[in-house]
Amino acid sequence: MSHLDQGAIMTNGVYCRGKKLDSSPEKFGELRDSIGLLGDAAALRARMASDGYLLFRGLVGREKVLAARREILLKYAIIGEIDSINHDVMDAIMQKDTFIDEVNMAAFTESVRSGKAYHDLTLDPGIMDYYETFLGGKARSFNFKWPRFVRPGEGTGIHADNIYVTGGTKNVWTTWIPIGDVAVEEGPIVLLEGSHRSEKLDGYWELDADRDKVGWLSEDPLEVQRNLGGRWLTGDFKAGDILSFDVKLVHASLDNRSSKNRCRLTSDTRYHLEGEALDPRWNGDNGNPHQGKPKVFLPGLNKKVGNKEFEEEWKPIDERGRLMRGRRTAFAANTA
Ligand SMILES: O=C(O)CCC(=O)C(=O)O
Ligand SMILES: [Fe+2]
Repeated sequence: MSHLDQGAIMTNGVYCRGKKLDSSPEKFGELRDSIGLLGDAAALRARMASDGYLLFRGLVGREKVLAARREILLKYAIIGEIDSINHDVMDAIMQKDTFIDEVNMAAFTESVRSGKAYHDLTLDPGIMDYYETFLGGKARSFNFKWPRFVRPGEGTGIHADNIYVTGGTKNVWTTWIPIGDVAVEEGPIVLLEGSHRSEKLDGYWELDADRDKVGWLSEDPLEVQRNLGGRWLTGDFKAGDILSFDVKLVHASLDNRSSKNRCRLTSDTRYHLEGEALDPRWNGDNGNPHQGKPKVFLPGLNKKVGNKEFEEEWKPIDERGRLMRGRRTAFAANTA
């Protein structure tokens, strides 16, 4: 069964970093479902080795996902990012007159990350059982998690995760979780087929984003595709779907072009065997993983591209936890 609305893709196009992807069948396609392989370690490992990802449609109960969605979206409504007065909070409709600049974002982002329903979703027995079979032992998730709220007009740059998350064990795997239904027009994740095996990326995979101050791999999804080959793969995702992938696999997101002004809510989390070396940035005390001035994980909201020094995704906050973007200084405020 196809989950991609080919008609809508033909009519509206699919975009990444503002560039229109080639949506012909040789260049663009749908992620395949591996739900039938669950429980079979050899089959899971073989397919992960060949495809670089495993998608499990409907692995987690829909109600559990929607509980996490509600928990998080109510918080985004409190800070004015979505309109819960004229719309159902679950629709995540962006509100232009946000009050995000007035609130303590260190506390806000910690509150989203540590919410019980979100926590329960990321440690769902279906996800943990899959990792225990796949890895062959007891699995754990990083303490830090990346719930991701992406407004219309926004998206994620092209990268592979290993340059960010392999400060401990290298045997670490990313899981992307739609927290609600995410249609193609809302800008879900997009993976470059076969890129986890590309010899051309050996130099990139050696890097560490903190140590080597690396930005996105490229701003041009067509150029990356020309260089590395493969189709860009995505899907229309439903609450309950789980996508596990190799940290060497190149991915990004499509741009959120929601015709309803809907924000996209998803999560990135990382899993590995218990007892293996921990990446200190993401485990234990991880209030400010990239060191230096205090920052919060908050993608979007500005026009900066490139993500050198993480500026696209990590935003500086002031001594009261408020975002520093465009904030008037006390002097300017006094004289205005
Ligand atoms: O959801 C996105 O926009 C990006 C996700 C991602 O980079 C990840 O899950 O590692
Ligand atoms: Fe990623």
